[in-house]
Amino acid sequence: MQDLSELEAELVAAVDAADGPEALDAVRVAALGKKGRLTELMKGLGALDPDARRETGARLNTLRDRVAEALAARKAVLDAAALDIRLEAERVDITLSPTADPLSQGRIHPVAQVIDEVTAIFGAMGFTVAEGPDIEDDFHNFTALNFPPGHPAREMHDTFFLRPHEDGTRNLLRTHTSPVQIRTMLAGPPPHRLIIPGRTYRCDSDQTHTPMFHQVEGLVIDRNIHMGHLKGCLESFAAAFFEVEKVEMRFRPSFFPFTEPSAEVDIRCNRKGGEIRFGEGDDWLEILGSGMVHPNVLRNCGLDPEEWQGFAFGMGLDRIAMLKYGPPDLRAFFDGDLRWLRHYGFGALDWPNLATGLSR
Ligand code: 2NM
Repeated sequence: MQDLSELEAELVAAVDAADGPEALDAVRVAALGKKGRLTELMKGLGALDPDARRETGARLNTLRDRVAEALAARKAVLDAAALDIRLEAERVDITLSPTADPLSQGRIHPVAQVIDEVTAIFGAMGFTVAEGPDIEDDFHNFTALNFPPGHPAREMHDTFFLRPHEDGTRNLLRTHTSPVQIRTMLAGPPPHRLIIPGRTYRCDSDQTHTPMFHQVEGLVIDRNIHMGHLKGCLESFAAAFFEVEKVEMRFRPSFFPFTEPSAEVDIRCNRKGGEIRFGEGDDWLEILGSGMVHPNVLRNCGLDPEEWQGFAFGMGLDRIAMLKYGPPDLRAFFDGDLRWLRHYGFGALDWPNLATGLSR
């Protein structure tokens, strides 16, 4: 039989020479595996006489334990080295500032930005935000708003109608957000102070009209409300929105079925030099429609016009986004062109607020 101390030196040397987990495993199998050299020697014990068997068996057991020990020690060394390599490769510099992440690359659409700005301004005046369905019925979109059946005022809105029901009635895509005001007044008692930003639809498409567009409307219902409240509220809004000290406003008499009196509102501006400046100049720019809520509308919502009055206003968000931020073609708003969005969009983390400035 081979000298066992020689064999031990040979096996331990092989273990220490193994330079990776696979090499180490090969050494283990060659020594202790089913056909390993130590295993074969153990199998040979049966052929020895009892005394020799006892003595050689004990020496082989010791040898097997030493080889196992050497394997475990070598495995610990190799594992530690592999961990070091991995830690080095996966190193993260936590002192770097977070930059090129998706949140800083994404852009907020100018219409969404303007909705956030309008919400911040009216929010500071105590308005809440309400929402309602895009698909409406005739009652909420027209009848309750004092558009009598068959009245030509219904033709003012080129309405998208849905397929008629069995009973002949048909739903429609809301032509303004006013049905949400009706739903709010029907749902609970005054006072009300809310704005409703949202999508609206009219069958109209050219350079300045898209079939889907965005509006924000506002409604205040309380006791003793008059046009002075309307004027003060809208003046505060316009100065805050256009980020100037003061804007001069002009109220032109107008007509809406749901308000009486009604007024279209212009703000003073200067168009010299190819750009518009607000709060100065000799030009006027229409920005919204408004008026005192018609007594019929109040009655349609179960309110007594002798007790409750209110004012309302409506504004095209796409239009004021164009005015404030300058994209010249309305249709590009809805093209989904990423280059356009990168140019005209806003940072996702620059939430508009009155403290740091709306558009910064
Ligand atoms: C406008 C202009 C003027 C308006 C009126 C109402 C309601 F529900 F109270 F009658 N909601 N919105 C209104 C008034 C809307 O948009 C140009």
